Amino acid sequence: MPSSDEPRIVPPNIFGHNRAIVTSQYAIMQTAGTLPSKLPGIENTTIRIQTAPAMGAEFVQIFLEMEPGGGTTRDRDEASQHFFYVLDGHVTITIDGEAHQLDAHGYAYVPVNSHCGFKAESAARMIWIRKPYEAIDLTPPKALVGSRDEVERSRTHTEGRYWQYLLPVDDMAFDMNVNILGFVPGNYFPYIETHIMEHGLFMLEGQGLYLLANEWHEAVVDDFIWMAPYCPQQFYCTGWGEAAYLLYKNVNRDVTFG
Ligand code: UGY
Ligand code: MN
Repeated sequence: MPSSDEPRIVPPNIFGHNRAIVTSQYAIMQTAGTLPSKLPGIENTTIRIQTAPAMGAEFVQIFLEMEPGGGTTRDRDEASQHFFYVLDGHVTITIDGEAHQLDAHGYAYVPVNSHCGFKAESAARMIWIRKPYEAIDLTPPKALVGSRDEVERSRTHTEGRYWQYLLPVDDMAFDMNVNILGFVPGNYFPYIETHIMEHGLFMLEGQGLYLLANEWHEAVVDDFIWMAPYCPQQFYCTGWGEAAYLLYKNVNRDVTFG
């Protein structure tokens, strides 16, 4: 029971209208409820691990809220590749000793076997994706830095929807794509997708309805969605403005057994 000076109203969205759902096929989660963790070698940063192998994913996606000066205290040199996307603020990403200044919409790809670190130059929010690299008989990709604002919006399929490919999609050395998909209200995919690739999705703008397996869910800016392989999926843009999301996808590798 609350003490007499605590509010007696229970906040909504706990009992009657919980939007956070985790199943074996998908998860949809809101930032505030994804409670913060701490990681060794990272300071003055709130770390919310949105997906990880503990959920069933084969990659890690982390939402970082950094205070000015926050970030890594030592280089990360795991055998993973890393992808950073700055939502707002200014962040310096250092890759093998070379510093890159990223503003909002800036991104960096850090290949396997590289040393990297990050430091906020202002209050900043950033998405951090980590994935073990699946080597094949090609030289692994090199580091890559860019900005969403300079990436072409392709509309190969239709009007009212666009794709931005932040990583090269035709280079088989890459085993992952990170794309931004944008929609005007009322637009949706021409079919329900069901595919072997898994996804990590972060809502950048707007809102919509997301079909995940058999259920439609409301998705709004700052929501996170994980989709397991073969999770049926469809997005229907609602609201008054455009919606856009950042989408991780594993690609370009043969099926493995066991
Ligand atoms: O490329 C994709 O798999 C993408 N169309 N999926 C999605 O947005 N859920
Ligand atoms: Mn898909």
